[in-house]
Amino acid sequence: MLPLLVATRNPGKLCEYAQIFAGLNIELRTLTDVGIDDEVEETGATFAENARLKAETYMQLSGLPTLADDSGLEVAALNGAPGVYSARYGGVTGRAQLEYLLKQLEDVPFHNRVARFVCCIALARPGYAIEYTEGTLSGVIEFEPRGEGGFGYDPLFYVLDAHMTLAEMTPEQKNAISHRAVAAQAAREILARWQIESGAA
Ligand code: ITT
Repeated sequence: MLPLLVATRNPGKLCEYAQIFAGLNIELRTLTDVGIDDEVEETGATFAENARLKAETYMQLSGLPTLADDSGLEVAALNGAPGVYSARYGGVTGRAQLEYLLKQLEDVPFHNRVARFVCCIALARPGYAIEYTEGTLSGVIEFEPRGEGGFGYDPLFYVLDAHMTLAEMTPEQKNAISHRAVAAQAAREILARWQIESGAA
């Protein structure tokens, strides 16, 4: 079994990864499992930089192959904001963050409210160069929140093909199309190769 540290404190994310990596001969460990309390500050200017900072630091601390991701929302009319600042946009969290985003887009018509979610995954293992994958999901920012599922900006993120917001989807529906799922599928390919290279296949 190839051990893999998944560097997140978000239990929802861990579940998503466990589902996508099912069938690989890989044993997922969390930061809690390996006793790491240190927080890595996300000081990078890009999602890839933040993912790398986390993957590299936690790999060094644990000595284990490590997966870390960074994700966020980019709104075209706001020049890509909130981007890497998605978690602390407007200095507020939770529902207030949705209000803040709506305020920024107050006079912007539907056709100019295009946005995308981006997820970048960095995979680090001792002695090798870091490998990256990326996934995106396109949508439109709604005029008011709809749906109770998901987290973060999901109630405002309308997916044109699905005719609903991400928060109106079941977890299965969201996981079939999400930026994180696309990046994780690509990561699965890399992990399958690592497994063979390490003789754990
Ligand atoms: P960790 O850093 O512990 O992994 P996190 O929840 O902070 O967990 P990210 O840094 O990857 O996750 O995401 C930053 C923010 O981007 C997050 O707080 C949300 O506001 C937003 N976001 C990311 N993915 C999202 C999704 O699938 N749906 C809604 N919002 C999302």
